[in-house]
Amino acid sequence: MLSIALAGKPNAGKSTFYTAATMADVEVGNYPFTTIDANRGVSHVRTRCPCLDRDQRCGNDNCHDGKRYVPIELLDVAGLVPGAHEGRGLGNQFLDELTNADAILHVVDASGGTNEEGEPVEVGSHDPVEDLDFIEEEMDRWLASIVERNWESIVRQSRSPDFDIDDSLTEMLTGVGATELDVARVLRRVDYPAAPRQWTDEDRQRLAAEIRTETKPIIVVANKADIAPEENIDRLRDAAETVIPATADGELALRRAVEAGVVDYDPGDDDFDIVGDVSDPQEDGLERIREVMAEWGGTGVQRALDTVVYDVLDQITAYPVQNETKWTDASGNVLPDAHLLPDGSTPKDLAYAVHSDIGEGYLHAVDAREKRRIGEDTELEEGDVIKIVSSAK
Ligand SMILES: Nc1nc2c(ncn2[C@@H]2O[C@H](COP(=O)(O)OP(=O)(O)OP(=O)(O)O)[C@@H](O)[C@H]2O)c(=O)[nH]1
Ligand SMILES: [Mg+2]
Repeated sequence: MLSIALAGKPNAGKSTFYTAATMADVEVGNYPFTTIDANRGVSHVRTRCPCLDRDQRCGNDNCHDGKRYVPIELLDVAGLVPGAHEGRGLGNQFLDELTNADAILHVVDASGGTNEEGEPVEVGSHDPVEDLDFIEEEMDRWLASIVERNWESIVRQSRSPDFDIDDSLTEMLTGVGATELDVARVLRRVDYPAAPRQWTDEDRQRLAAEIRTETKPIIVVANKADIAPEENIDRLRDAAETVIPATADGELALRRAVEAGVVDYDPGDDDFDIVGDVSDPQEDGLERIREVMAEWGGTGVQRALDTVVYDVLDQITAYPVQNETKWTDASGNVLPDAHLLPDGSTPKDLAYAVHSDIGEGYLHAVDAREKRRIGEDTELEEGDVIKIVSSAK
């Protein structure tokens, strides 16, 4: 499963975002380091369900009227303060926890109500733009220290006649989530001395930074948009490439109201309906959230997840079925599963994603929309419904 981590300063709202996005109960508090051990749970990205192209909705638990929710893993880690790579705050532990993440949502308190150390201060008194760079810096330095620690071994390996720098670096960096392809791409981008013993600290730092960019893309969640001066959000947007204004707190309130049966809302919608009895203060609170949503096109929580998975990680959703006419599995469930795959994936990749046995026994695939066979190297597209014919059962 794809894994997305929430990272950022203490008190930025990571656990609130996590709770809203997973509906798991975790501790939230207006003080730094509320979270100590990482929380790991299931959240979803939202996409258009292929059942919208048929007469009837599929009825899958993860489909609400054609809004399809596809599972991903979400990770909520302890807050990060400058100097973490040297053990400040809770130190390196959660940097290590970020290793399995495919991408990072950097949660920033856009209201400027949290200082550098994560302590609450008056709204507007801290400049959130100053928080942007340090996560990357901390991660780069932490990775550089791993490279540094292992360099002796690379130098030793380089004395062997069949030394291959790609292989050695891949072996060293698999632990931080780098694949052979990541290493190859990075080595193509950076200029480096042929012999490992000639590498300087700077060479190693550059390698670490490039590996980080390749393996841990980061986008910014400008949280607490409900109380943030608008100017702060504009400046964050000028300073970082992808910034999603959000109110994690607002999303959490909505999801709780849905659970209580008083609000009709699907995560990612840009508005909601009040359908049950609410007290006056509750109604005021909900109307306040509605205003924030109108300004930013929703609470931003679902959008942040969708953006990082579909736009930054370039994933598509494909739906394996057994019956290409009814789009069902063997038990008659319509569109039973949705799989996220990197853009460019083929039917065979989908087969492996379903099960390695299905992949190994792959014979051919049928596009269930067109009802025709497709070649093994066809690139799948978002929303494809595919029957896989395999010798494995
Ligand atoms: N106004 C407002 N407050 C929020 C929002 N999201 C979170 N908060 C508040 O910010 C404070 C910190 O929230 P947490 O979710 O515990 O923050 P965290 O980033 O997990 O903090 P640590 O675990 O200490 O690193 C709490 O008082 C939340 O209620 C939001 O969207 N708007
Ligand atoms: Mg927390």
